[in-house]
Amino acid sequence: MHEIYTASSSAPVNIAVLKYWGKRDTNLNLPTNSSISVTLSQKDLRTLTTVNSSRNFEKDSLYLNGVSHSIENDRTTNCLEQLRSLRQQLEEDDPNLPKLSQWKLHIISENNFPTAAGLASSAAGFAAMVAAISKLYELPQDASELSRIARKGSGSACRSMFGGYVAWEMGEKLDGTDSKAVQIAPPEHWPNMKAAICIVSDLKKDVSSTSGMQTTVQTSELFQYRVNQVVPPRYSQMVDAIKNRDFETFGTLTMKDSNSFHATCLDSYPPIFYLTDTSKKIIKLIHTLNDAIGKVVAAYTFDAGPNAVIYYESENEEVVLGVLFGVLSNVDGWNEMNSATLKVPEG
Ligand code: 2P0
Repeated sequence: MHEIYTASSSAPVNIAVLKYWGKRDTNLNLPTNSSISVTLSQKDLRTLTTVNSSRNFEKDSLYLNGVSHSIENDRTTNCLEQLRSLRQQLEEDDPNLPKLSQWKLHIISENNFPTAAGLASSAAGFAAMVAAISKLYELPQDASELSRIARKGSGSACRSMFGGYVAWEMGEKLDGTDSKAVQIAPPEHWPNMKAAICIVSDLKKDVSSTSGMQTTVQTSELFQYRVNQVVPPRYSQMVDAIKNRDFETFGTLTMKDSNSFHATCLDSYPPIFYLTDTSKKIIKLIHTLNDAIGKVVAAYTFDAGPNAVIYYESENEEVVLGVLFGVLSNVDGWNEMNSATLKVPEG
């Protein structure tokens, strides 16, 4: 009977406030702009991954929420190859180490939220897998270095290697070694920050992020303007807003960047539509609320789908959620929304 080596790790979902949209290298997942996100709480939306390794295992395998998935894809293979090669270096330095780099892996992953809900499940999934395998292999690399590996699985996954407020620095090098995530601030830096998720639809999106962003890169003129003129100054403004806990600026930039990203989708040819009429009602509602109060107390953002994430500070929870859910209950289509739950960045 041979020993089985095992390790577990979890990674939360992150929601971008400065969006990643566009690759300059599709194989290495190198982005056309830097991005910034908030990592949600482990308690709320996370993937938990356990990896087992034994010399007896015949092939690599992956179970996601109890269902077997193929591991024969470039994204997973890229991550596994790089992790094995780092382990191999350790084994060469210390011949007493078990030769885990040569053995097959059984990977078991579970989300504590519906995978089909259109929330960033691939980000948490690849981040948890890379974290679990690096733990199993006892790799000395830090979270930023490991984020470069998670990035090859799914771009946004690199940001889920950290909690709190995270930047993915696009980097300049052709080999992607400087395209990695860094933490701007830990979760406890802004303990009253909260996020509400409005599930408008749990249908799978009709245009995947990967193919959607390629269409945008190839066809949208507005995209060039976004990448060259809009994002660079917005990036440093967003970092400052987070460091200063300036919700007015943070919220304004978050909403503008969501709108800018969806505008480039509409400017793609053929156009890509992620927002639905209900999404647009949420946008109008948040602006009406902020106008009525006279300052930005709530900020919406939408990824490659119709579901809204609303950022707000806890002292405004009653008014924000009261208006949001009060008004939405009268909106046609709300009955089809199956949930609207609170998600709080870990503090
Ligand atoms: C983001 N999104 O910054 C942006 C905003 C969607 C809209 O990252 O092809 O799943 O795996 O690198 O990371 C979704 O794209 O794409 C995404 P791949 P990914 O969160």
